[in-house]
Amino acid sequence: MKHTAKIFLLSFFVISIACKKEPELTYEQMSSSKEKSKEAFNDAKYGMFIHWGLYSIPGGIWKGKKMEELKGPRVAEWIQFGAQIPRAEYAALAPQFNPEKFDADAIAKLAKDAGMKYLVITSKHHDGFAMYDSKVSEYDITDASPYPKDIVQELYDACKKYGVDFGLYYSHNIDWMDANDCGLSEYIASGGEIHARVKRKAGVNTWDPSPNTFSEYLEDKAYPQVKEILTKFPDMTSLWYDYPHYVTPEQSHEFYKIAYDLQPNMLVNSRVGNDLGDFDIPGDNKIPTDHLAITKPWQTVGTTNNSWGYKSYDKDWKSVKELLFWLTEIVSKGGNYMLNIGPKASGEVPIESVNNLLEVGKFLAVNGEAIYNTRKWKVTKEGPTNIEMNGTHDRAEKADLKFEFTPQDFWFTQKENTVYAIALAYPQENEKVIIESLTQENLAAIKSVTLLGDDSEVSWKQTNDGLEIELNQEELNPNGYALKIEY
Ligand code: JFZ
Repeated sequence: MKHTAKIFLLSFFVISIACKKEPELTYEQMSSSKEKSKEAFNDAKYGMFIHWGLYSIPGGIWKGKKMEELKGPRVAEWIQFGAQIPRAEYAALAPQFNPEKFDADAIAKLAKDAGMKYLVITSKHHDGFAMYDSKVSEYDITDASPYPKDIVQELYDACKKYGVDFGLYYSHNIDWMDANDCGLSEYIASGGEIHARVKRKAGVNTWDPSPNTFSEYLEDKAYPQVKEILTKFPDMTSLWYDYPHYVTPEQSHEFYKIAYDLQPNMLVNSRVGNDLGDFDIPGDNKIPTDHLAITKPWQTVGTTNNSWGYKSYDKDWKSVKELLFWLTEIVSKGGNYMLNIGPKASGEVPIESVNNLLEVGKFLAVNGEAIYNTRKWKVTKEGPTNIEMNGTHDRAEKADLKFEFTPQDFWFTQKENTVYAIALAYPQENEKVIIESLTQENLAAIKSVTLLGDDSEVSWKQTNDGLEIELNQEELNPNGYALKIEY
């Protein structure tokens, strides 16, 4: 080939490469670029979830009927579905929404004092009502209600002030105001799997669907609103989509990619759908029994009673001990716990939630070192008390559930050359306790055993039966203690 021809070909090659658009990143490339955020997620361990919206006004009762007498799930934020409330009638709640007692500063401070490292609030739940000032839709707090402030903005700013990380929940599939049949027919037409939820039309607005198509909802509301929140609140650590009943793989990819394009370091939960997502949710109020099978970082979401949204007559509040059980059980398995509060329409947080959260915070102020920044150890738990948690209804129906633990119950975590043993009950005076998992075989060359919070050495000896300890220190927290075992 002539020299000029070579140069011609070469420059053609170079130019064509330069002009070519950057290849689209695959989902795997996007998600694997977030390793640092995933580590931070695994360090944080404990956060606050907030379900708040128009449904907080009826608080689980519609025209005298309670959730249990209506259709669908019994959680109070499902009332529009449960009572099949026409869109216009439900929207008439907006002019009544005037949460004069809402105090973003107090909520962010509550999260902080409770030992929670991050907060996630519903920017838009299944009812379709945006709790922030949306330019995409007028069905939002600032346009449709008398309350003048952008609630999400206020919380975003307050979280910054207290050093609490921020995230948003966004119902991408179900939207009873604007999503027609919530994508059911388009999902079926696209060849989607006909699973049980499809058969029973779970979550679908069948009583008064909006006149537009689901695709139009995606193009005109959901995608633009997700872009909007990601732009308005630029410093988010997680985006919590919910729930992918009728979302196609292409739509999941689009929702994931929108998030990546605007906030590449932010984590997206698995409910974006179709096996995408940077962290997993084993299920609501569910602690996995097979945690080793979960390959992604994971998070259990939990309620303080049995509802996410404020439910006026649900007084089944989880006790402090129960909440501590959830947290330690989850963290010992390597997970992350996001615990919900459901403020009233007035903006007040139910006092039972506040008090219990603060008590957990006091435990963490002493024992947090055994929780935050830890990882699971080869043994998660020992002792006679074993409780399984398989979902919101499952717990509510277990009438004989007791959260009483023995001095022989221990949960374990680890970091670097340290194993932590967490107990939710104290031994009697002069009672020796043996931690059976801490044998020479499991943990050789122990250097010291100290009590968290007062850092004094505990009297200990390692025998063939495990680590024998004798606590002579004063109780620093009524709900339990943690040992720091350095080796
Ligand atoms: C969803 C919502 O429908 C609910 O209102 C609330 O926001 C909750 C956090 O998430 O509910 C679900 C979704 C998935 C399961 C259970 C409840 N699940 O997989 O078991």
